[in-house]
Amino acid sequence: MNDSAFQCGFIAIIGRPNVGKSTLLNHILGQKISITSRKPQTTRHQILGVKTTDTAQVIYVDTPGIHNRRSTAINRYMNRAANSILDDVDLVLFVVQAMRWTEEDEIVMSRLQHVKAPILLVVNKIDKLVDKNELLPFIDRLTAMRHFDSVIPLSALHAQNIDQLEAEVYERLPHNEPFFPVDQITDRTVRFLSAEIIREKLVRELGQELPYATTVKIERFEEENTLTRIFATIYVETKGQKAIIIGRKGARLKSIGSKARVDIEKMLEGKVYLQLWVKIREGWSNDERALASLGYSAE
Ligand SMILES: Nc1nc2c(ncn2[C@@H]2O[C@H](COP(=O)(O)OP(=O)(O)OP(=O)(O)O)[C@@H](O)[C@H]2O)c(=O)[nH]1
Ligand SMILES: [Mg+2]
Repeated sequence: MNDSAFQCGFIAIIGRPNVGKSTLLNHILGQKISITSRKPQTTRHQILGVKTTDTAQVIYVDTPGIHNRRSTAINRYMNRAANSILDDVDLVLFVVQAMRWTEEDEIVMSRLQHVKAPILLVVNKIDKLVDKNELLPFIDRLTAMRHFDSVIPLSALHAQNIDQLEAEVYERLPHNEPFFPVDQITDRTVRFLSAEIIREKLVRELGQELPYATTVKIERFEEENTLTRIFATIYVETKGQKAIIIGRKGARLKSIGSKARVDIEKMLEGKVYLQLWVKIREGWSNDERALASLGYSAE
């Protein structure tokens, strides 16, 4: 903290899988930088979303949902990515889903026990409420468990009450000079974001069929005037998984590729040529060395 008139701080967005953390970040930024889907455990890496105004810069940290699934290397990596930032931020947004408190929410709550930063409870998905009167007792139940600096019910998807949340964030932002250039909105490269967009299309296209152990690696990323050529490999663990992704006569892979290309073109504001391969790499999700080579380095 210093005597700067400008405000700048780090805000963690934390919660169990699927509560809407990444959706919230994208709507705050007004731009999609973090992928989202109906499937839990969509986000795998910490990702920064930077919002700069004339007087403040808010650096939001989207995190993988904290969960209690099988302890494979990838799952440990994801929980580590979510837990490790809690000590380093100025404010925590604890996101839950309205009317839905689970064992995994309890786990997240217990992780917050020793956090020194103020914690705002964000009750998301209020658009799904059938009876609005249910909300108050739900909130009372949570606030009886611990102290929250504020409680903000909202709908990330329908952009309801997000300005209220942002106002509460600005109120608690420390005085600091900006950390990032004013036109920067994330710490991730377009190469990384492109791989994430491809993974999003995979997750969305395959739903429950998607083998959880799927990852995307950009092999080549060549920018040439207005055309960007991207060559990417989708890694799976078995032959069967490979067949599922490719689909009949390659139809599925083609559909994934063309949806991803449209979104990448939007992001890069230019034409994209996208070539996808599917390869088998046995046991990558439980192998620390393979994880590192696929971009899951210790953070
Ligand atoms: N109805 C409704 N759905 C929402 C809302 N916010 C998010 N969702 C949906 O909830 C699902 C999960 O959203 P994500 O943003 O991917 O959730 P997440 O918390 O980032 O999930 P992980 O990355 O897996 O931890 C998606 O299908 C979203 O469209 C909301 O306010 N209302
Ligand atoms: Mg997410």
